[in-house]
Amino acid sequence: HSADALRTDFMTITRFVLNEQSKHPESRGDFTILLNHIVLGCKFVCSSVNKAGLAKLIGLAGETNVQGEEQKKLDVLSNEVFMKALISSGRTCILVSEEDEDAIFVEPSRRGRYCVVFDPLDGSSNIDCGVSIGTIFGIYTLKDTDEPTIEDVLQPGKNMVAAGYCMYGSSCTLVLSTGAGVNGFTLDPSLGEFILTHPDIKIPQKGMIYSVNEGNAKNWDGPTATYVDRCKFPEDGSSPKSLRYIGSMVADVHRTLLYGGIFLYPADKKNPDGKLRVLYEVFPMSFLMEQAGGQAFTGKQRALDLVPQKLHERSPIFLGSFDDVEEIKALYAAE
Ligand code: P6P
Repeated sequence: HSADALRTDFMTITRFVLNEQSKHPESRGDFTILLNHIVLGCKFVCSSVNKAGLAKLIGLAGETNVQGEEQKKLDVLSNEVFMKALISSGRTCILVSEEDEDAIFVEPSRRGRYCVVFDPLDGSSNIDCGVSIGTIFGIYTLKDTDEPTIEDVLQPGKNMVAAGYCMYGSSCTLVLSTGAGVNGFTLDPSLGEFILTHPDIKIPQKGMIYSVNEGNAKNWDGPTATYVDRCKFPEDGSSPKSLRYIGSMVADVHRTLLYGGIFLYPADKKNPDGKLRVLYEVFPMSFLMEQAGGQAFTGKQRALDLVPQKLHERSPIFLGSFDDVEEIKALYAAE
């Protein structure tokens, strides 16, 4: 009986968000409408990504399709899908995408009070080999929407009201925080609904996995090199950590969130700011980690305290289990 009860009483992301909204009587439902449009975008991209392999096989992707149109690259298509979904929500004012050099200012008649920063298809270079990829997003509210300027977007990550990612892999999993913990939802394709499958995710206090591109080791600074060395040759005789590195941020972060451990993309001599982008990679993932009981550090400060100066600026990032990140913080503090 209980299994049936569970199955028939499933919680969809729409109901979940409405429940959250009911906790804020003053809310006018704008946030719920915005999230529903983001969810719509994720469903569309999930469907396109899953067909990508097949499309390539039957000669659609990358070449001309049956109508003779140039098939769009998936990251370009995903960007257009999210742009359209966000603008048509009527709840956004400024949109920042990894795919667009400049911010998009929504025309006044369609303007709302939210700013969304997003990477529509992070890790898209991994599509052809079937590695999981994903959409990453963060949401800010804007103080004033009459004369929005780019400065309204250059806010520290701690000002975000929500952040999340959608991972397109063996299943389509959307992980979301609206500032009161982290919840994971899995798309049931037969219903076209995201069902709550990972309620109240908490990252283990300490993990046994480290996740970094060891190919950059030659160029790491002292604290990073020392930290990674200790992962492999612990001084206290404890077992070494396992290395797991997929090279797709959403997949590496999702594993870190569920299994614990640390994900790092450090600075190196060639890239003093590391590789990952602040607004739509570092901030959303750092927000989620803190909400799940972990932490996120740039090598200099708490990641969410960073105030970006440019839309697409990068930052080194160390995020994951609280105790693991604490160790790297101590090494940088002692530097
Ligand atoms: P590297 C993918 O291209 C990406 O932006 C992230 O998803 C991923 O974490 C990182 O770059 C991988 O970079 O230099 O290790 O290949």
